[in-house]
Amino acid sequence: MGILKDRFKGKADQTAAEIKDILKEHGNKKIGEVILSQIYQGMRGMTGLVTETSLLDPQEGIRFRGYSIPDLQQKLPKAKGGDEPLPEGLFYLMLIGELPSEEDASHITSVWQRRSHVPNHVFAAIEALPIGTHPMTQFVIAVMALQTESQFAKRYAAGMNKKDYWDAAFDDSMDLIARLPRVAAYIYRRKYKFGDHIQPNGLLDWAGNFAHMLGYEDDGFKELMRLYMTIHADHEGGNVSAHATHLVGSALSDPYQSFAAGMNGLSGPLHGLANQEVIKWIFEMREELGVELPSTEQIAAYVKKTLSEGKVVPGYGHAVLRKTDPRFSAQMEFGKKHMPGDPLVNTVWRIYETVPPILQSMGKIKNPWPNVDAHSGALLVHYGMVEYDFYTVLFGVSRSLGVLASLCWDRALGMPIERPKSVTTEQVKKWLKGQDEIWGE
Ligand code: NMX
Ligand code: MLT
Repeated sequence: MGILKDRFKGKADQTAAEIKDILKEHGNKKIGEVILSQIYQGMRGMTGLVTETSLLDPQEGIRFRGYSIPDLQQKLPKAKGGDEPLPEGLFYLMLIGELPSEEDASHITSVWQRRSHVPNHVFAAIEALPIGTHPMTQFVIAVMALQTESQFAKRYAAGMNKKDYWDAAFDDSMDLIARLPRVAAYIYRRKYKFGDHIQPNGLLDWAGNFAHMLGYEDDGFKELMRLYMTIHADHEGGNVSAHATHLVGSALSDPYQSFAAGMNGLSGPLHGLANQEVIKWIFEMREELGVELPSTEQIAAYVKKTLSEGKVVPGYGHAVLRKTDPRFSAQMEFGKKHMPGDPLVNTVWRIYETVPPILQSMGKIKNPWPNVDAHSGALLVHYGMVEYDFYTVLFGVSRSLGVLASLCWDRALGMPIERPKSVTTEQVKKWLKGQDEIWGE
């Protein structure tokens, strides 16, 4: 733990000094213009945040510290006998900004194993909820129950010097990431497997052990979890879960509180919940048509029906991306390698052939291509995980890696409280008439 923390502090001090120089020389440079429609339309296309861990190119997709998903698959350490990257390696890359060695990744595995103890009151908090409670609600409540363990909150209450915020945020982030697989697996086994819980296996990596505690021993599923936990980890800073975590953290709410806020954002159907919506939509289509593998004509008719009912086609579209999401492509590759004949996976591929031209023909949709959520569920169903209400929890466990690495950076760089200016439409009307020009400082 000491080594990682020291390396992080060294990198953060170096970056903080660079930022100071950049701002001294270029702080007044214009980075863009804001037009009126942007403040009414979700601030789309407005650059307003700094996030160090990853950057999204609308055409190319996500890059983590400059590395694409195929780069990660090639360059990050792997489990023995495995082909997919270890999420521990991605966490190191996002936190430190450099590719990890095998030793760096296995150091993180052992730190997270050591820090993975979940206190009993967290399980009691989960058990207090009705069994029908959505898994994401159970997950957020468990994260909040874990907040009793926050070093950041305790040290702040005791009068922490602001120079030490990063240190406490780092410790909380490592603890929380270490504990999430146990919490998530507990929720899964409680809700769907009659409370037949599985103890952790200290010989496995973070994602492999998660698969084991969920109850999936197939090597293919363990590999899927390594890939899944890697590709869902981060998507630059403006997405709802990352932005919410950053925003709440900027008030110096501790990492548990900040992450819980992000997870409430991930629970929305236009964000992370879309992964359950996709499989639900496909299951409903199959049931209505009475076929296992619908034809492209049948899919096209079902898509048109969905649109005519005023619903979105889940898994398609994106606020920033303008091409097929490389996270979709990585999962498609996995499907071709491990389960090319699976009818559900083939249905996902047939939907991919059918949906984009239909969405494109509507004229208003900026990106008709699939996002990460269009594919993930079908791979999980292949291995027997059919309980789609749970899928967003998997996304959430993965997303902890990116948003908590970013939170460490936020505190190390001394990022201030986030507080943009808002206006009323009344003020906009006055401004348009030239009667009011006060727009902040
Ligand atoms: N199906 C139907 N209509 C759509 C879709 C879609 N998949 N995507 C966008 N639209 C509509 C959108 O609702 C809007 O309609 P209106 O003007 O009537 O309000 C119009 O097209 C323009 O939207 P865009 O500017 O293209 O998209 P925006 O940036 O506002 O939203 C999403 C992005 C991702 C929220 C949107 O594409 C969507 O709702 N997709 C389906 C849900 C989904 O897959 N979400 C997962 C995103 C990835 N993730 O993991 O978070
Ligand atoms: C994500 O992974 O956060 C989603 O693709 C949503 C986004 O980037 O806006």
